[in-house]
Amino acid sequence: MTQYITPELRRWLQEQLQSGVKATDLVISMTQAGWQRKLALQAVAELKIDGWLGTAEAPRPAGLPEPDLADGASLIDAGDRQIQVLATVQHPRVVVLGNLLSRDECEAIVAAARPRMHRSETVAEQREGSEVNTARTSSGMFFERAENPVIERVEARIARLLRWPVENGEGVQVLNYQAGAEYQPHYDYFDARHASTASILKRGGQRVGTLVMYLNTPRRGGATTFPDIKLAVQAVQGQAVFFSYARPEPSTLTLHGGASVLEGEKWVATKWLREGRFS
Ligand code: PD2
Ligand code: ZN
Repeated sequence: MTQYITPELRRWLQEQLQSGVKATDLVISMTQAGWQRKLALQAVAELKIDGWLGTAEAPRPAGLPEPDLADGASLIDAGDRQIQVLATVQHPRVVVLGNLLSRDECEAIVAAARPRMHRSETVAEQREGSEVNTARTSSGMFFERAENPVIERVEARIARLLRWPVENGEGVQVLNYQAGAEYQPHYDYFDARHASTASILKRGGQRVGTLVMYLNTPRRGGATTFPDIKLAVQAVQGQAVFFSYARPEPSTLTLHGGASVLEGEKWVATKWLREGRFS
């Protein structure tokens, strides 16, 4: 009998891997259920490459996105690029990264986003939807996941770097801050007290990590700040700051903001990572 991997089986395998089942155990279950061992190995290996882009067995602290910083690595192989580890903080979990994006990639993302920029909004507190807020004076837009080849390549790199499935990522958001614009300190997780949160959580659960990628270098100002730990990460083209949060709570110390741009302008691309598959 010819065996082949149906979309349903693929989805089931993906869910098993994402919920922490080891790839080797999945292969054993599949062979016990009558699958040819070679095919089972191939199916699981393909999914690991497509989805995790890392090893499902690699420990991820508390099930969060996290670069592999074992042995004090200074460079992380993200498949098509070696990413520099510039600084780390344990609590809150913050990792500053270099060489994440090439100059060409930054410029291509800005060029594709520029004609689609609108005044940024924040999640409304009292009703469903979003609203303009004086705490956020940037303009922004969202790409679809894999909307163009550059975005798709960068998303695959991020998945491998942070060992988190592409499917759990929201579409990349691009923000532009003109001189004087800022994003006042906030949390990126969804607040259970807000009216829209229940419906937002249906599309992939809570956010558990944020990657802010700098697409240009403002002349002065515009750092990403973490007031709880008095950290400021300067915006430098191609670099990024990653932080994760295990719970939607201030105790994660992930309060952060975009400081006012003092001279020049600032462009960033933000990738938010959900606990489940984002749809
Ligand atoms: O642009 C930033 O530095 C920044 C700061 C805080 C971006 C975000 N938050 C965000 O996109 O959530
Ligand atoms: Zn934020």
